[in-house]
Amino acid sequence: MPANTTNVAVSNASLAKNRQEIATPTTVTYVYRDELDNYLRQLPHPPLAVIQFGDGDAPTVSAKTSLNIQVELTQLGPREIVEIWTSASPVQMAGHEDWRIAKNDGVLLAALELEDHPDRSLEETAQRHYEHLFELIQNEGYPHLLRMWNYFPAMNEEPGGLERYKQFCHGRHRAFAKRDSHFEYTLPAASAIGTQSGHKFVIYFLAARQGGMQVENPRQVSAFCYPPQYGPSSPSFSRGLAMKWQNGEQLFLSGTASVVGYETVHLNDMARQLEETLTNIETLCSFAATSNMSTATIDDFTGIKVYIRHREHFGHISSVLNQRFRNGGPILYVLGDICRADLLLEIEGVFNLQ
Ligand code: 3EB
Repeated sequence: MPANTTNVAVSNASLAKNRQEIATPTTVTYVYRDELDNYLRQLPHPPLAVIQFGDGDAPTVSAKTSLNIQVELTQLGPREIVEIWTSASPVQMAGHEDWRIAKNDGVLLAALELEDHPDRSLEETAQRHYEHLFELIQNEGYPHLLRMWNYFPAMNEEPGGLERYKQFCHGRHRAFAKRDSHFEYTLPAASAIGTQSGHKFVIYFLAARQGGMQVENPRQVSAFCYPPQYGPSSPSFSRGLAMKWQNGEQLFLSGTASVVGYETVHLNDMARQLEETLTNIETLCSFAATSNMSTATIDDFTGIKVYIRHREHFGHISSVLNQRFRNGGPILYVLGDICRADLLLEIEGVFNLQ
């Protein structure tokens, strides 16, 4: 690990004891597109959201009962997969500014899909929409962010001299800092990925009535402590977010890559970046277990999503991961730009124990 850096590993024992009073309100499932209708028919309630990746037709779930979200990331697997956030109780729809909202007893899922304006600074766009989403979760009574996804084009381009990902981080950071001066200790898990085609700026997120526990990774400098070479404002996300519910628990794993300390390791070596990423995930799980925040192990993840920068790496990555995650259901592989130009892949997932 590079010297002179501070790693903030957050463990809040009092929060760990505070078990939630409601049963797990939502879980993620990856369903093959050709099985979607059958899957939806057997659900007790319409899902909070159905998310489609790629540029095909959006799935047809009624917009009156659920959110339809479309993300312009090309799928790499042989069979198209759809991401579903199920609901344990009836779903209600709402809206706020550009956000569309689906909520149940315990959680709120909201989405924003806008035209990206490459000529406009992402800093301002990110700040404005994050400020609106903070208003939204406060007004709706789900003030605790659990998990966020951010997708936009030209991630690693540098119009005006600053990389678009860094512009995004700058605006997001401003919005978080305005909301709470200690926001570094209540950060959600997140992913921020560049689409390689298309022109949409998409954010969706999960928030809850009650808060979870931020999990950091002892092998990695917390992203919110990255030094300024990675951008004028550090990235605002936690490595993972653990929730305890009445009869279960969840761990939302952030996009995880080949970063040790704060540096990218194994430049131009996809196979070793993949191994390092798996080690990071295993370490996060062990740390969460030791600090009593989660019982997740790497073998228990579902909703595993893998972002791959170069299509030609799909064969190797999928053969390793299909073996490694045998219990987790279908894995969603998409083409995407990782937020550092030297990162070749990133993996996220959800641990769900009921
Ligand atoms: C990293 O470890 C990889 O900016 O929201 C992973 C997950 C990464 C989320 C974000 C960035 C984000 O720094 C990059």
